[in-house]
Amino acid sequence: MTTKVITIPSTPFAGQKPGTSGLRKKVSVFSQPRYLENFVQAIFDTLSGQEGQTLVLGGDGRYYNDVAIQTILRMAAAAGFGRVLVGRGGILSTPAASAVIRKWRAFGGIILSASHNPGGPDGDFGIKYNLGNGGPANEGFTDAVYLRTQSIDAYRTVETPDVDLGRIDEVNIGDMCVSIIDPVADYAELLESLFDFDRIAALLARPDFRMRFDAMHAVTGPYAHAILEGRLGAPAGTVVNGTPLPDFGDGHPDPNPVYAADLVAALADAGSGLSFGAASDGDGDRNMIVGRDFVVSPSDSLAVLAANHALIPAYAAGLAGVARSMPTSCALDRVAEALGMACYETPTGWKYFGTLLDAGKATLCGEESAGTGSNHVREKDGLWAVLYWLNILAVRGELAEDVVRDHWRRFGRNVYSRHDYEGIATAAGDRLMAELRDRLPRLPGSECAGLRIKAADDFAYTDPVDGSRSERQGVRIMLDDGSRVVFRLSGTGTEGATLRVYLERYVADPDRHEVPTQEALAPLVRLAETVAQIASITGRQTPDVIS
Ligand code: G16
Repeated sequence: MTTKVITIPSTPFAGQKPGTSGLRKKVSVFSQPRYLENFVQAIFDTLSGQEGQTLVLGGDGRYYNDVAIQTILRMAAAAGFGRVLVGRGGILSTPAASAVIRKWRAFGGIILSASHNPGGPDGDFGIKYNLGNGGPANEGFTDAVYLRTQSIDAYRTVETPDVDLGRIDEVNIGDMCVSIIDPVADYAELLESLFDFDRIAALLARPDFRMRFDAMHAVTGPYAHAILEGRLGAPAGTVVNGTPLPDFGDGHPDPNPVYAADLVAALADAGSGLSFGAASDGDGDRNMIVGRDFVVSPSDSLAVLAANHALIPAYAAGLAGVARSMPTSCALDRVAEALGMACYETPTGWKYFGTLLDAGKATLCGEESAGTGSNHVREKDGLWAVLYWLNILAVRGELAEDVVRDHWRRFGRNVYSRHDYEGIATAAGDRLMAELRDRLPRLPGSECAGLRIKAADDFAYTDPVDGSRSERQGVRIMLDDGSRVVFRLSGTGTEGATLRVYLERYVADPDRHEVPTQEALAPLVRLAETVAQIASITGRQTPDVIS
């Protein structure tokens, strides 16, 4: 059965340039007539060879997900795809979408999410394209899509009623088959193949071990229910806020100590009886690990996972190498050096890990922004990280805080924090970075806020696999003792600019490992303020979020 393709004239919208992870804008921007359609058509026009192929489609269930999915289904039929695998209810977490693309050898996938950004009619929406390896498209592709959006004059669709996505089914739109799949099954099966589920189940059954997983009313709820409480037998109630809501219950689904404060407080309360806490974000690719009165920094988490790989069935044979984004702390580098593994430093953005994973140069990757993952998919993976931690705790018979403290004793502690100045004026953010870049040549050898600067640069990266070059990826200021301050503007916000200041100091002496993080980093905060003139340029005296 064929359905007539109709061509609807359109005109370009300004600003459809994908950021760190796809195009993210306010719902009010995305819901303008032709806005989503233009961008999807630009993706389809940039592809070649999709006729008859399989596309994976799903999102984090946020507001506008349901409308966008139907629009994209019609456009996929018009673009000649042979099949679309869509998660029931339009749901697929980002790592699950990656797993489905890989398992079914799809041509690619479209993921609808603005990740950790708030949702709802006044919140954010987002869209990105993932390639057949399951990973986010590289900069070459996203630049081509952007270029196409600037000259687009029409989009193609078909006239057909909405597809009922409420149950597992197969229906046709013209010649294209829409397979509505269980959003959890393929992903859960993959995770079960990586970890020792029997040992984790035994840990979760212990009366002296109680866990809480906070799904933040976001996409991970169904996955966590099925895996933690279903396959692993954790008591009902282990997963809290487990029903995905289009506005995330009016919350901010970003698993950090500010937005997941309830979880942190519960673990700090000895009366709660909790021994381990974890949370994930809007689309399920970020994670937070919490011990008793102890939040594990994402950079430490990555280093601990790497150092304990021998305890995990999937990684016991060894890691090909590890990788971290530039602003992520160098704790990982210390593990890599001690274990004799290659360690790569990439720009911020999961897309940069793809070539390393595909080429077998890295097995584990991670970022300070609460993302860790491995070569099992090509996205960071929140629940994967939680299961990895549980597997470590099950084998070591220790709690998370003890594992981290032991790690510090062995490798030293990279004290680390990120200070975010959110929603500052775009012009102020641009000016601050421009003035910093101007100052760069004069910084090495100079003294600032009482600290001697050894080196300073604007991070640039040449991909060791495909040779592609990425410049202006963040200003780094390095001190003699290995301390660093890094400045960059976020590429995922939708309002004004967000300045991120990353602070890191290495403390080898075990007697000083318990020093409060912000206290240890105070001299670097003063350096950051002096060198970048944050208060006078942005008008902000303090950061909005400290993580
Ligand atoms: C995305 C990217 C990550 C990046 C993060 C923060 O995560 O996939 O690689 O670290 O954004 O980026 P920025 O500092 O530019 O805001 P997510 O979870 O938002 O998809």
